[in-house]
Amino acid sequence: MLRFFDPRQLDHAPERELHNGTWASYAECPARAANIADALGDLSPARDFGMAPISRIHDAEYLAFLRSAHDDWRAAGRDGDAIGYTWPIVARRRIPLTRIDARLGRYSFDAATPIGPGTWESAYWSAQTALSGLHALLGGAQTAFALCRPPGHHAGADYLGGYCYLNNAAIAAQAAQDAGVGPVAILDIDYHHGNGTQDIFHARGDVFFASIHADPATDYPFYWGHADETGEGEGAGATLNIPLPRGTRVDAYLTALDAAISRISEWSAKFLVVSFGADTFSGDPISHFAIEAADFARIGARIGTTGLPTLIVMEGGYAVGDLGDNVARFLSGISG
Ligand code: SP5
Ligand code: ZN
Repeated sequence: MLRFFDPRQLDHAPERELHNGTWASYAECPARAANIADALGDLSPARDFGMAPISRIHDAEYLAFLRSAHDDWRAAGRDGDAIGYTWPIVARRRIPLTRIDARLGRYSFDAATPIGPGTWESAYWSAQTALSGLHALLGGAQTAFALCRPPGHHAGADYLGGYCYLNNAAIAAQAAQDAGVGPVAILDIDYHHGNGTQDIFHARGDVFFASIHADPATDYPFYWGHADETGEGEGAGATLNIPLPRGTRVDAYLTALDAAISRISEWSAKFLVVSFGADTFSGDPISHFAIEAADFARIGARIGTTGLPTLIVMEGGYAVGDLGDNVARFLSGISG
């Protein structure tokens, strides 16, 4: 299976994150990508497809904000990474926001996703890595792996959060749709609900979104991912959420996966994008499922049974020392 990565994705290296009321080391660290790269070897460089496919998903004002946020932070006299502290819950008015703190709140939904000097460069190349994987599929490959980092599935059209800035899976899915190889289905199997991807496609009937994730009653991102969120308007019925309890083991997980795969087949998808998080692993430091290393091959094999051209986009997974091995097992399962 072809796999893509760009070393500029390592530039993004936040110092710390707000966690349980204090500072903790940043879980989404560059060593994650390095560990996966070491385990897989033989990575192809990303090609530059420019801003156009990114702008198909993200708002121009959000992209302008993201690009300049760290410079604006420095210009305001601050050191370190840019982090918001106030959110426009009450006043969602379209008024010009000049102050960096106001803009950080407007374009984010949490305070655990810092913007550093290398964030834009890394997020840009993470998206190009996803597009490079898609390009391989358009050229006839059956599967491709995009070693995206930073991840993307929590980022919406105009907001960042959950360690995500640009929604790599959504950008690739849209580009696939635009290339005429759809209808596209996105299967999100990160531990956390893919709220950004869901929001992007929620009212659209041309891209199916299915997510298997920890119950939002107990887990981040809390406000999305309940089973009764099924899409709206033209997208009614094109969103499927399967929340699972903490402690879920592989048997219950595979039952949910089979249900998601059946719905994707019934929907007559022609192309699959998998948002793959290895944070379902039992040893993940911030997550609470009980998927074991050997299970990743079984999960991959089930996805391989769809027979659809499949782009695998890396999302979360924080057990850094086990990450590459878990990803390799998953990919070998898909390839069969
Ligand atoms: C892509 C993805 O998996 N994002 C997950 C974001 C989860 N954020 C909430 C949990 C924060 C836990 N922080 C732990 C820091 C320990 N060093
Ligand atoms: Zn996750």
